[in-house]
Amino acid sequence: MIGPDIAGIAETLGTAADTATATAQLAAETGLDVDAAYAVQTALVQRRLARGERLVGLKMGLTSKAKMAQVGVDEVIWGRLTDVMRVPDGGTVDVAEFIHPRVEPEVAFLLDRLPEAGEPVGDFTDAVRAVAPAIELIDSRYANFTFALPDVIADNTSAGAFVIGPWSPVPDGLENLGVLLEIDGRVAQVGSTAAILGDPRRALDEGIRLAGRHGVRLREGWVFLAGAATAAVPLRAGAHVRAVVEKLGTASLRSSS
Ligand code: OOG
Ligand code: MG
Repeated sequence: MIGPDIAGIAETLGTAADTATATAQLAAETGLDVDAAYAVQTALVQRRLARGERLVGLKMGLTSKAKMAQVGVDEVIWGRLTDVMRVPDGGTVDVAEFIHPRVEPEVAFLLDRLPEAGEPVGDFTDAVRAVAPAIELIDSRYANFTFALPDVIADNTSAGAFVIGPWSPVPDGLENLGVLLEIDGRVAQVGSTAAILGDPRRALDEGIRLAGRHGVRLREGWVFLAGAATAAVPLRAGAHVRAVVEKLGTASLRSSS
């Protein structure tokens, strides 16, 4: 049997992102399963690397119930981050470059030495050099931000852009820090880091395990986004967004156009 057209699907999703034009869901129609979907993601990110982008990290998706409920998919997923997706803290994104961008508050890790494939993380402070509040801008390439599990995996887990706030040394506990997402000074979402798999440190174990299944090893110096603590909020032009994480501080961005 001929399998799904991995390169063709990656091209469709890449063009949708490049032109900020939504595309139809394709997993059901093309018979894409989870493994084939990660192969599409690899090809999609390879397309970025071929034009000079650099891989700078990994992101987790759907590590909180709030996110799973919002998109109707209940599996933890992972995607890749490139240097071009990174926006400086306090920087500006142009909403016209995206289809239907949403923002969500996250916790980021700066990775240090990581265990060999298959080994548990052991001491978190050996594996992680610093932590920071972060904002992820997600932008599904599918019409109406609607997708099934293989669709969203193929689409690099809706990765669009991200902002990392100031790095701090790893605090004693990370499992129950208050999280706020503010838009134009108004609270849009409230949550806790406990929403992220009970403890965002667990997201790192999951990332190592799940990416390892597809031969991807996390690297020293990479950024790791543990997944949103709350549902995501639509990003409109001319907005000022802040994610505040207790003990860690604030990450912010503005939107133009
Ligand atoms: C999928 C990406 C989910 C997160 O933090 O849970 C994600 C989506 O919601 O489109 O990045
Ligand atoms: Mg996210």
